Amino acid sequence: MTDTQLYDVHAGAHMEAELASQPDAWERAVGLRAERAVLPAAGERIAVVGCGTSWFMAQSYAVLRESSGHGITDAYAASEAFVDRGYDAIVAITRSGTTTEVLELLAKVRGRIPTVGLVGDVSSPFVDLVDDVVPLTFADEKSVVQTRFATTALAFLRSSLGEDLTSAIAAGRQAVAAELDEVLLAAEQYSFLGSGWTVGVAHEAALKMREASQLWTESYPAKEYRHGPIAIAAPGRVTWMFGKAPEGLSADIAETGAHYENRPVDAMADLVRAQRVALERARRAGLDPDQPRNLTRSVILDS
Ligand code: F1P
Repeated sequence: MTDTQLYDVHAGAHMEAELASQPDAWERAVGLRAERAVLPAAGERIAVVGCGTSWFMAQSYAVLRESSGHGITDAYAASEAFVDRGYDAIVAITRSGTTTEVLELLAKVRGRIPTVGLVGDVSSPFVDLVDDVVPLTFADEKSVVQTRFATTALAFLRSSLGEDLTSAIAAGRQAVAAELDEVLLAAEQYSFLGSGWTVGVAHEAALKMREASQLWTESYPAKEYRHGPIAIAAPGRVTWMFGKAPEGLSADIAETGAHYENRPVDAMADLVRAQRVALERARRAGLDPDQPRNLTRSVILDS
């Protein structure tokens, strides 16, 4: 037995099963054609809101919706949202349906701005605060650390924009099964980068690693990385780019000695690998990502 095998492989059992089932859940989300009708129509000016992981999915959707010509789309953390900017509708994303900041925002706009909610738990108070609900109960999770709900919500939203996710689903299946490079598993620090819709994916990968394995991670829009954060890159550290990299980025990172990771696959599928690294790092550190330190399934604040 090697040192790396001396840990509890059952820790994070929920996270493991949930992250592995993502491609199947994405396929199911793509099939929810009738549910797409409740989303704001093309041309409507909308805000998308959420907290934590759900906020990062909102960011990805916002870029995809606006850049594919479906209308102005702003993403906000629910706690910092400027909703009184004449939006035609608000889309809210929450796995639990109990996150205080999301509920407070919806209560504030109720009756004034049409709202649509994507939710994992339809017994939550959230469903009474939105005008229309997209139930994603099949993607709800037991692990505190979210994987499947978030990417399934994004898969649903991407397919609503007319995207064909066939290759993303196939790449997701490969990412579930692929061997993980030891360079990724042994790194001291990780910086995740994205561009366009993959910026949200980069933020989510970094959050996942912090939540599950308490590691030092950072995340930036790729071209921002050279404006300071690249000072952190060094041998034994990883810079992981999701999607198409800006010109010259790999050469700049090579000079730092950091490991550069960039796969020519759909970023949602590549996120699965990052989730798997987070899980494995957690196990090696003796942590249980199903019950991470200082975290709960959702943040419920005292009023
Ligand atoms: C949002 C969220 C999670 C985070 C943590 C606290 O939950 O911020 O992303 O991992 O567990 O809650 P939700 O609104 O999507 O249920």
